[in-house]
Amino acid sequence: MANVEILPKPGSSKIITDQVSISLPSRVIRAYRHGWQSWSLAAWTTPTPLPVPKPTRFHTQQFDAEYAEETKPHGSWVGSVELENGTFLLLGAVGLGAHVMVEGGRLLGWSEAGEIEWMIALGEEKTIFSDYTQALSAHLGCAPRKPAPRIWCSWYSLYTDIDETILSQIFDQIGDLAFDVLQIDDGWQQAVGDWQPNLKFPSGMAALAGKIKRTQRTAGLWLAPLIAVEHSSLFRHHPDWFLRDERGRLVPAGFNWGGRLYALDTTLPVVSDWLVDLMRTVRNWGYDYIKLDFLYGGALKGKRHQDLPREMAYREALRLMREAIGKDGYLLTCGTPILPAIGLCDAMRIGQDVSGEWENLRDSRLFCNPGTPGVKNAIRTSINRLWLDPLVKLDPDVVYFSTRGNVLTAEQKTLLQDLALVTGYKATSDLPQWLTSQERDQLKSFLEADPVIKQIDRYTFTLDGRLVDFTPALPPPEAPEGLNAIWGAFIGKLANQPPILQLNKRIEDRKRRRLLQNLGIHPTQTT
Ligand code: 9PG
Repeated sequence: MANVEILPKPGSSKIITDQVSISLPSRVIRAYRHGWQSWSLAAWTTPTPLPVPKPTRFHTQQFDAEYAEETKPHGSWVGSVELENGTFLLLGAVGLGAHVMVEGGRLLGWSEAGEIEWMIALGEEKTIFSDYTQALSAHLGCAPRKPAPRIWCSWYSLYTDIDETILSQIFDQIGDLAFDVLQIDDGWQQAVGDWQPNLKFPSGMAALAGKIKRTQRTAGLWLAPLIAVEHSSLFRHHPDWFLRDERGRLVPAGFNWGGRLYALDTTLPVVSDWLVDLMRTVRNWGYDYIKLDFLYGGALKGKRHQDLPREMAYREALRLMREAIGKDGYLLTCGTPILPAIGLCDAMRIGQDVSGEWENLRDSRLFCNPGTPGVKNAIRTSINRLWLDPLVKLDPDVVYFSTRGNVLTAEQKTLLQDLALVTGYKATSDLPQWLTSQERDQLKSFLEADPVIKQIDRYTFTLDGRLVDFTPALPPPEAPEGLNAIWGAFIGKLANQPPILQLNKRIEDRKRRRLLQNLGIHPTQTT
């Protein structure tokens, strides 16, 4: 390993190495932490440590599991510091598999993938980040600037309680609202891993795509192709397709859908063929907008059939899927490691999921976890990733207009809508029949709006002259103290136990279903 020592000079320069160490000329005031994948925190914080988020079982699906226990300011590929002398320093990998950290008066960078190119830039924040995106664009490419479609997505109102009757009715009720895409999210498949329609879709997925197309819109579909849940047929029939560690043990890929998740070894020819077939199948069903989710599963640490650095293995799998989808398909990546997907997708989710609340108090106050669903987490991370804009269309997740099914204040909803206007990616899951006529008008003008956007500083903008300030979403969760710390540690441990997680899922599913029933929707019950 060659450790290159650098004394920063104004401007930007590049070096090729696998380890770099920059001594900082003055004290760090704030450090930029850039999380690995869509749902990992991105924020400017003070250089003091941030506690390890709980529960640890979710580290794999919320952060980069390799670094989730690190509390010092650190991040994936790129880091930056604001120095006491008023300048900003950036260290960024122009390549995959790199990590950076602020430690002992230094900004350190290292690569898991051998020698790579690094950019070191000292100057104004805007300039150094734009130098970095230019270098990334030359190295990874950038998506052709297709206009972003306006999307109705089933997730944030119906969750997995979708069926073909409910969706068909909604597609009719959408009427003349200016959506370009009607996207079916999680809940149509037999299991995560088994990408065939379940009993709630007896007419098949092609029929529903046809229904959407008859409304003159693009049909969209969600899939999580790189992972499978332990109870899927895919996992049970092909345990040898899944990623294992040096000792032959399965690599955990998280916990969701009431079971353990595992990740495919995409470097196995049989697996890459299967992925290509899957993409062709959904394209043949008639879906032209594809949301690929839980993609981090392709970049977990493990011993692969082909000995490639983990992020390169993922990028190769994504490249194959992108090719199979074709240039005329629109690809949104989600739960994706950020850099490896650049140049291969049209749009990328750049933050945590939104939810019907600003902040979940258990997750923030007890678990100190900034990687969980909630509007505050989603805005915080997305607003700190706007520098990626020249490289890919940025999806900050859906916005809400309806007051049904959520407890957001009018200001919180507006802030989220304004963020979508800033990135230009507009989506909602609001059910047309839940909207008052005033809310429907607001949604209509949001979908049709094309405001003049000016950035005033890092977190303030004007939209057609109206000042918008995103700072209310910035403070990261603070470490719990006293009783909260004790209680948080206790339930954090409980929340690592699969039976507790399964019980919690059953309770949450039932709550959600009851809410839908109260709002006049009667989902087909399969469980
Ligand atoms: C469908 C959803 C929606 C949503 C995606 C993704 O456990 N987790 O950490 C976790 C994070 C995000 C998440 C689900 C679980 O949501 O972002 O838009 O498609 O999957 O299941």
